[in-house]
Amino acid sequence: MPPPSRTDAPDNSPSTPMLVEGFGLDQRLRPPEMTSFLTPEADLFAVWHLGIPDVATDSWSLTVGGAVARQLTLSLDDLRALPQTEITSVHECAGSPLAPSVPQRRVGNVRWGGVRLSELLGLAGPEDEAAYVISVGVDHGRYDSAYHDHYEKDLPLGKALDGTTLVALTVNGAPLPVRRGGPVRLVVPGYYGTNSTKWLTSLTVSDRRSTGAFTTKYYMDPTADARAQATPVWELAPNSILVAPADAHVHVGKPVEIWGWAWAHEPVTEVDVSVDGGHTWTSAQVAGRTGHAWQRFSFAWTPSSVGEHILACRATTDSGTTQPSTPRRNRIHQRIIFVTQE
Ligand SMILES: Nc1nc2c(c(=O)[nH]1)N[C@H]1C(S)=C(S)[C@@H](COP(=O)(O)O)O[C@H]1N2
Ligand SMILES: [Mo]
Repeated sequence: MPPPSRTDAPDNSPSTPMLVEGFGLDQRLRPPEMTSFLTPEADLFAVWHLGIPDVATDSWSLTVGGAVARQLTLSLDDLRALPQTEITSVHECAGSPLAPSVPQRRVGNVRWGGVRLSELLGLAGPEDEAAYVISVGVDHGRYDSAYHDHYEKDLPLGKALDGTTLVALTVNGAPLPVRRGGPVRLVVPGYYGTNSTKWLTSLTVSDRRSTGAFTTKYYMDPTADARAQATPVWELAPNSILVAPADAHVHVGKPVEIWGWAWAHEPVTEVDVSVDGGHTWTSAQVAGRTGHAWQRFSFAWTPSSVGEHILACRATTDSGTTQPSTPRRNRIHQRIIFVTQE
């Protein structure tokens, strides 16, 4: 039999052509502009390490294999025929793995739709030794002066089965655009964006972690204790951003609302606000969490003096983890506001 021609081959056959080559990112909004609870897809940041593959059509297949009783090969129609679910989830980039302690504040909050990974794993039947799920995207290219023939991430089996992790087909109710990882991507709510593999072509159940560059060389945080092992960039550390007041619309003696968004892999139970550059802190009101969405916090402030004021916010979770003031990706967010006499 002759080899299949390019037009017969599925979109995710080996060496999918690339639409865009090499690393790129698109950061639309800065924190003061993140005013809506749901981020419109067109305003959500995008990141690609190796490029954007050319996957314009419907001929896609996803395999689920490895340490499972039954290997699955699913078309887009097969995925659409399975029970669909939606989850609103904060989507945060961990920042460059080459500069992991620089806060980038690339974040948004969107509604993902698709099939629960637990549903697919239920059909495949993980074997007893199963401990991780490795996800592979079809994109390939150069990153950090080496060639990578695909993008590969992993997550613990417990997270894969928790009912929130999705094989996603939609964002904010619309099919995933190719740039967004369409037609099929992984979404791991509560984990950094790097784990949500775009252009998802295979899921492999394994007794050990992935050995790929994006899980060993990149996205491994060194720990403070040099003897301890580096830790995978998985769960979202507590973080928060100041949205308002946007700028110089604050006047002496006039009450103003300081508000923003807070999130973590677990619910945020406290947000403190400072109006003096972090010397003193006061509790803000914090909304409860739905799904894995970000939570609104709000604080009424009446400035009492003219001049520069450094506003800051700090999120803390139920288990007591909070944001640091040292250079970390979730370093406390601050902004200078100039207060005037009206
Ligand atoms: N296949 C593939 N998936 C990927 C990436 C990638 O380069 N290739 N980048 C990751 C990173 S670092 C982030 S922050 C998110 C960004 O998703 P977005 O572009 O939809 O915002 O995708 C993740 N998934
Ligand atoms: Mo990222």
